[in-house]
Amino acid sequence: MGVERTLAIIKPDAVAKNAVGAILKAIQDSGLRVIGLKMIQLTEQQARGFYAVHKARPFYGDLVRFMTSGPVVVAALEGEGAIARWRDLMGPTDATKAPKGTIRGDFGSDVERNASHGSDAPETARVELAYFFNAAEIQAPVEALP
Ligand code: 3AN
Repeated sequence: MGVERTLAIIKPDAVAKNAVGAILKAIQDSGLRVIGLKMIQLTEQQARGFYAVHKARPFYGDLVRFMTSGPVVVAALEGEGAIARWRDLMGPTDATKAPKGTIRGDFGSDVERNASHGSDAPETARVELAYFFNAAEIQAPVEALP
């Protein structure tokens, strides 16, 4: 599997709950590294583009409204098997089914207001990271520097 990069989004519900620090701490305590980080307010166009794969789904409009309802924090994560590890740490999409101790179990409310997003595969991770970060905004880990 090797070292991977993945995109994490702390969604507007978790930002509004003042849970940004707790979620970043959980990420770092799990051993994943934060190599890029910013708080942004998504435009409607950005949210529509990000969730374009879901545009035919009945929840698409609500999802875009929710994701633009307040600021989000986008983070680039790196680590061995980072994609699966971040998804395991988040728990299932439906926060009502997510165990305590997972991000969605602790900070989410339901299938839409589920506190966080994570890329689901290497190719989506590449596309999603590039959606929010340019190369200069992603830091090399200190031990990788010359
Ligand atoms: P995940 O983010 O866990 O990969 P996806 O890709 O199935 O889940 O869904 C993308 C986002 O769409 C979810 N994070 C969730 O906020 C929203 N979503 C998925 N299914 C529903 C649903 N049935 N009703 C409302 N929102 C949904």
